[in-house]
Amino acid sequence: MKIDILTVVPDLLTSPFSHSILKRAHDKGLLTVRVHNLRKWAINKHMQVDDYPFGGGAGMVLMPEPLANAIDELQQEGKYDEIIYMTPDGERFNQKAANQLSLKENLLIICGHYKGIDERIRQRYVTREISIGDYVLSGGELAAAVVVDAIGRLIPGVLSDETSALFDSFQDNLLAPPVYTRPADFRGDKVPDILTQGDPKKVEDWRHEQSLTRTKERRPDLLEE
Ligand code: 6GU
Repeated sequence: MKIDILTVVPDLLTSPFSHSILKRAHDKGLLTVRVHNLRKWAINKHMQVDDYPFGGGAGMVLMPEPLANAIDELQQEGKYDEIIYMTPDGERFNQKAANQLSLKENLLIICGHYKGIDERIRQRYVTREISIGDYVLSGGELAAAVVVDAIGRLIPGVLSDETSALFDSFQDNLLAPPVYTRPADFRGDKVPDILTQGDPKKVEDWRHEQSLTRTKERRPDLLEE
């Protein structure tokens, strides 16, 4: 999969994809993330990419020309399956959306900043608008990092059998069960016996039961879906 990201703050996106699972995805040739500075497509020598909103009001709006020129140029290399705009008024991101997007080949993610991007770019280019939750971030960059992480680890071949996404919280609308590691007795707190007795069927049943209990307690809304 190839993911291009357009942003005015590329520095915010230098580190998140260079570690752990996403690094492995990159090293295996399964995921390429390219971060593009929108200022490369600025309209003048002042590197301008934003301007005041028509009609007045606080904040700046990313201008249509730099975005359109950037998208047009990037699209010459090949069409995108989705052009995603990160925005708090988009559809709320969840595991289902991550699953869908992990099956795509080419994605472009546009990060807004300030007051957002000119509406005409949304109309003309954007195919999907995503929010990561009901709170406001100062830009779309951290949200884009969240989305790329959630998608990247689902690309076939990225996770090994042991780390398989099949066992994730949310994959079947259930939260994950508790986990333990050595020592079996930590300052008097013991690991549940089932986990140390070596009966895989019992372990599986216990984990499912724990998942159900946790989901009922913490996220009953997931069970209604
Ligand atoms: Cl995608 N962008 C911004 N600026 N804030 C957000 C968000 C996105 N998702 C939740 N809050």
